[in-house]
Amino acid sequence: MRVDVVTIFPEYLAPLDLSLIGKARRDGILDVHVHDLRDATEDPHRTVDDGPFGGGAGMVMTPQPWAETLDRVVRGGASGNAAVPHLVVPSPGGVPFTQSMARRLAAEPWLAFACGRYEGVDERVYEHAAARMPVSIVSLGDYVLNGGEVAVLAMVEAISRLLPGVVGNAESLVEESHEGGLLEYPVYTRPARWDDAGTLREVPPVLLSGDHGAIAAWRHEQRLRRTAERRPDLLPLSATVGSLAELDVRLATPADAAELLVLQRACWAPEGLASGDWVVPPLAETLEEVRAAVGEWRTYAVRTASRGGGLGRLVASVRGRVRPRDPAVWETARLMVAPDLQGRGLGRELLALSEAAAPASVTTYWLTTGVVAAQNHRFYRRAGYRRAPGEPTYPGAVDLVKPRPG
Ligand code: JDH
Repeated sequence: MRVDVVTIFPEYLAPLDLSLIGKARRDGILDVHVHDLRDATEDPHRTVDDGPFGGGAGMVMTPQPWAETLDRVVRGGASGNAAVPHLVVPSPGGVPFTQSMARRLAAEPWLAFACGRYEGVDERVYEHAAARMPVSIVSLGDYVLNGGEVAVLAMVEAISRLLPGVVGNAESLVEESHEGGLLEYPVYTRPARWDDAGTLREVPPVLLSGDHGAIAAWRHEQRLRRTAERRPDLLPLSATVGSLAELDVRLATPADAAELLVLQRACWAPEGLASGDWVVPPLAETLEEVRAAVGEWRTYAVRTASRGGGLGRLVASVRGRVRPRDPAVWETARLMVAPDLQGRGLGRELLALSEAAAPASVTTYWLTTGVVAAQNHRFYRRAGYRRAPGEPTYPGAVDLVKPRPG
């Protein structure tokens, strides 16, 4: 792959000589050319900026040196490669740079990067470029840098490691493509028992067990847990493989409270009929209490995919929280699935979603269910829950616990 970079700070790109990228260059996989924008200036001060029309702070890069340099880049690289490069312009207002964009760009024979400085580049430069080559305006992320150079270093690194022969272990890349939108699991190496200046830190025993099924399950659970904790925005999109995948899973807001209350009453009504004289808390709860609980618990609201703009129907929910004053216990409650969608594994997935949201301090999952709800007991038993010792929280309830795996 050929890469051209235009900048007023060619030395900023010096790291491209190092490490895997440097090796790819020496191996002929990557052919990098850095151009100094000021070489296309004609005045003695080699000026590349001027004040903004319309007023405002800072300076703007003038169009002439850019047009000149981009034309030189196109003329200079056109042998053996594509006729023109795909031009990538880093900008705080660009489309987000992602791994899938890196994969698409890695498939191109020739990329050019235009590093702006100051407040950016005169808009007509984009028009000049777009009349000659494909142009993508790309942002490294939602924060403000002083110019495009750091973004280009990051993008070239992300792209070039995908070129065949750059990352030595092809398996590493194969694994990445199967990541399925979740964060990575934690990794460990020797020693298995590390004396950290008096504190013994051990590798999770399952990793030493040789049980590959158990290791895979533990790693998946870790990935879910981390994703829920650090990137809850990623969870609804791809965390679930079963029936939840077709539904819209989000964190509930107080605006969902009325629908949650209706669903809750429908789901607990049979238990209310069977319960005799004791109180079934989900049936006794008021709208105000449900609204308050949404703020105090991590509550997931599951809806059918919306058709034509509005919200889909609320069909399932669960809530979880760290027990107040006991960071080792994660309480799950109000696990409910609309009657017409029961029996499809939705409840099991929601329970896993709640468990995955528990922070690292949690060692025990805890929940309570009605003593009369025989079906629930089988369900929770299969999910690994057992009766908690001692008196139940409410009369007519059974408390269940499950040790956190790993
Ligand atoms: C290219 C110049 C500096 C700083 C105006 C924009 C308020 C405009 N992820 C990324 N962050 N920053 C860049 C980037 C920054 C650049 C250039 C890329 C060229 N600069 C610059 C401030 C502004 N500012 C943000 N608004 C919220 C106004 C340019 C980048 C990438 N990729």
